[in-house]
Amino acid sequence: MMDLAKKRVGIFGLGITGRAVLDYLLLHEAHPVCVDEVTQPEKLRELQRLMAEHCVEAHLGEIPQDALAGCELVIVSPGVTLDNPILAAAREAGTACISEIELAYHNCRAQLVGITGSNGKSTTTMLLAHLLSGFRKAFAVGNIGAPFIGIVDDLDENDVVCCEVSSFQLEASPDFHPHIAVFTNITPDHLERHHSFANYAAMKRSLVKTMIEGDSVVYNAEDENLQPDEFPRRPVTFLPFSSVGEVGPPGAYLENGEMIVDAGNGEVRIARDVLRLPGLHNVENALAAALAARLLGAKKNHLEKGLGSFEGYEHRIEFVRELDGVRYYNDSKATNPEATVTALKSFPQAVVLIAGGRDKGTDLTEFMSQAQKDCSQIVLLGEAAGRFEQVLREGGFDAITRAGSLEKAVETARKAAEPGEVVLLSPACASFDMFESFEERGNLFKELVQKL
Ligand code: UMA
Ligand code: ADP
Repeated sequence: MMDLAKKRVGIFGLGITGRAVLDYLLLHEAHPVCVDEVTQPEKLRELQRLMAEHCVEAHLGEIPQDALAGCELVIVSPGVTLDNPILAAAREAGTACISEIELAYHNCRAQLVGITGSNGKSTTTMLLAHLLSGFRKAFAVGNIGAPFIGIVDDLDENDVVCCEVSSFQLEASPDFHPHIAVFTNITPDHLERHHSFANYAAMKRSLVKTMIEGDSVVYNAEDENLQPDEFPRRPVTFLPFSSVGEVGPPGAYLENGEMIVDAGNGEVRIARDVLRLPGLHNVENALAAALAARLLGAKKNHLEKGLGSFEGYEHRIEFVRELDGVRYYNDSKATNPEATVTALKSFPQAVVLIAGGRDKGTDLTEFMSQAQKDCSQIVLLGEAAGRFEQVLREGGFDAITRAGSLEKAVETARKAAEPGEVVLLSPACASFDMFESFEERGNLFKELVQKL
């Protein structure tokens, strides 16, 4: 446990993470120093109000270089890079700068599962907590949007924390130690932050760096970047999962319509059909979650009941409505091309795709060939529209329309879609060029579709 009482502790970033940290620090009688480089006037006013409400020292907007001087510790929000000059000044002065999940870890009494990967993290995290909730107290937290620090005081030794961990959070988490680590897959994402795919993949795999004997790593056997030799060397048990062919034991795989799960404590077989979630990717998420749940004591009936009652999660290939024989789906959380490719593969029907947003500069080859197979029309919007259009046209796909807003995109998609087709918002890009978050983008899409 970290005793923070009376200590001067910096908070860098006052979004979801920073605000949860602020509540925690105030409860633990620390002296917070809040920093946020907010630029929008409206957001600045909101933060000024928040800071005044809490009567805490705050630096907002233009930040003096020494704003964090005298802090014993700084909690860095995931969106802030460690080379930020103000943070760099604090680090040079010897101040430890750590993530919010690191702070929570140091104060956590419960068993901890860390779930990471490029796609499927949130679904796997929610599903695991759901599977465990049949027989243990389990919490889904982390990058999913619910900061770990917000629940840490309520935990005891018998509880399980299922924490979705991002590569951004791992950059400032030197001691974070999960008892079980789950890796869904690694494909290029966030290259603008990590500079190369190799750095990004290594950052993800660093989740195991503190693990010890008795700990377990659940990984996707089909992913070349997740083979045991690629990980930092630790004395842990590796448990593969595969939707393609037999692995293990221990391991979990799909064979003849059955999910076969063996975590080293007996084989359990569950029909694939119990899963309500669409697509083979969700079988992978289910295999990963089931292995981790077995390690934590789940019996066959817990898995069967849990897998059969999990309805999925908002903004992930979420069915919105059917209109004139066209089914509309919201996949706003698909913020990289691989996620969109996966979503396209989940539909046997032709798809009118709405894509684009803030470009992450990722390779579009697979996206282009999948789109050619599955899309009758693509409506492009946002900053990425130009590059996407160029790649698609170079690949010979010409059924493209540009839209200046999501409203226009939905209107265009409606006109283009034939009965029996699907309209899918699956942007393959971040939302920040036009929206505050992928949730705001998805919610607006659903609202627009409901109004059609
Ligand atoms: N800020 C600065 N300077 C900077 C960057 C940001 O002052 O250089 C300030 C902004 O003005 C803003 C605040 O910091 O007020 C925002 O902090 P943040 O960007 O860290 O965002 P949070 O609201 O704290 O949300 C973060 C995660 N955001 C990012 O990683 C960018 C959320 O993941 C996460 O759900 C939340 O913590 C709770 O853990 C979002 C995400 O896109 C959904 N994650 C990426 C992904 O999933 O691929 C990693
Ligand atoms: P994350 O938290 O890693 O972004 P989510 O579970 O929120 O992942 O899913 C986001 C999108 O990624 C989904 O809507 C789907 O299109 C795609 N996806 C989900 N699971 C997988 C998987 N196992 N492999 C590939 N793509 C996936």
